[in-house]
Amino acid sequence: MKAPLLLGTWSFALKGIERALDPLRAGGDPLDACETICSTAERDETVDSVGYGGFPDASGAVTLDASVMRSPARNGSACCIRHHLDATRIARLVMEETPHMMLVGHPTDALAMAHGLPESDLLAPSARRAWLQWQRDPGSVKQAPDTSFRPHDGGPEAAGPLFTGGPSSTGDEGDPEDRWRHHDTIGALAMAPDGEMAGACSTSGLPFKRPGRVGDSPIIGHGLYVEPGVGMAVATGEGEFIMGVCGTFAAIELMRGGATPLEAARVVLERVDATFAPTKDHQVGIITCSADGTHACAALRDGFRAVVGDSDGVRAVEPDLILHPGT
Ligand code: SD4
Repeated sequence: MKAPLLLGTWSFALKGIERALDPLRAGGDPLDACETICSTAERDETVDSVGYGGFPDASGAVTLDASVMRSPARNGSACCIRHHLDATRIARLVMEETPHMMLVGHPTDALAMAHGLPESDLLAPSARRAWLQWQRDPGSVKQAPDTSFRPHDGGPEAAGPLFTGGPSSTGDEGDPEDRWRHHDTIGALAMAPDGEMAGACSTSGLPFKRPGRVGDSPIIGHGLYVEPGVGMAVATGEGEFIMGVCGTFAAIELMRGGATPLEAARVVLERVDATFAPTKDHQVGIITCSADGTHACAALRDGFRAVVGDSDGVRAVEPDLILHPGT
């Protein structure tokens, strides 16, 4: 058993994993660890894809989606949250405080208010500026609503300026096109020393998406799946592609059938490839982990990273597999 273990999507998971590892080591709940990782990004304006600072939809409204999972029987999700940044917490409230597994729209904010979570304006000035620029000149970001974009990880050292949608502390706003490419979802997987697993996923979805659009992240079996005794998986990138192949559920089923985490990740990406014929503008990344703590990270193309926290410390890692290297 290689636990305790924490895994996160993209370099911006580093800060949260650093905060979550010691408590997990000390016997903490793996879902608490995942919540710490996601909420660290939700509260960081420089992460332009999760919580506060997330890019809005085409109408200028930020809507958040999140999910949490301990097992097929214990999971929860929330879609289209508008007034609370604690998206992962709200998904957990759905799991722990309601008899349901998913809430959508205004009732997610009502649930948050009923449990005393603070309301907040989710549209950060930096994200508003980005939306205004996109409205003025959609071509400048090479994207339109409902079309694709490609996130690209600049590495942990780049997590500040490169993920920033507004002025950095140095006043350098960076290349705007770079910023669009760094739009990602935070996904976290945790394994406690006794092997107990949990996962969570939080996003503001695709930038400038059609209002009402929901991607893979808050849908169990699409962006996140955890099955005790078998494994866990979390995905990021072009949500529609992950949804079309039930990406994380497929990975778990493959591992149940004897595939290693790396083989499972490869087959899921091959299915995405065969189903959607993605172009160079599309990225999908996936992290898979079996019940013994063996894990893998894979992506369609270059530019994806994962973060691993274990007995060797916390570090950003390159994918074990890139289906189309050099693209
Ligand atoms: C979504 N999968 O809403 C999310 C977005 C994402 O890197 O992960 N972007 O489709």
